[in-house]
Amino acid sequence: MWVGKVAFIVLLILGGITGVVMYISFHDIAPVSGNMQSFYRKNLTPQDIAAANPPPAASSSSATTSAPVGASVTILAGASTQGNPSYSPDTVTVKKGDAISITNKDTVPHTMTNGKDPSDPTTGKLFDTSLISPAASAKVATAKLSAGTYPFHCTVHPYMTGTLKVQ
Ligand SMILES: [Cu+2]
Repeated sequence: MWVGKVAFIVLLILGGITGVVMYISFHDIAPVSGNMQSFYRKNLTPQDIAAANPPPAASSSSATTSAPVGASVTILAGASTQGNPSYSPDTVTVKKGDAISITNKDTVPHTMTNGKDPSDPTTGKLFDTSLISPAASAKVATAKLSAGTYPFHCTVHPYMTGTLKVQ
């Protein structure tokens, strides 16, 4: 039956055309890990970059404090893995007015940010180092803190927690 053979060949050709059309149309827009030439790619404007990197709040301009360092905290290597020890010591006691020096000995950036976790409404309002790069240090000023106990955490890894006691 020749009609069946012709129909079969026509279907094969149609299938081939469909494949070619799909390939030409869509192979550029499938997301591929590492491929930056995506159809959806948009270059960031300076405004986008600024919006994604808000400046630290005025109350936490702690990096510039010139107060004497009253306590030092180390962020331990491996701190980014949940369950590992993170801040050392994880309870920091400091005299009001003295600065706390924080050194990141891990291989990824961390912060020391007031608040129990990122959902705490006061998070980052009392102190926030913002990101501390590996091997870098930051300072937290305590001059504006009243005596008391302040939980802190890392905004990148909220399971990294500690407690600051201001006397
Ligand atoms: Cu962290």
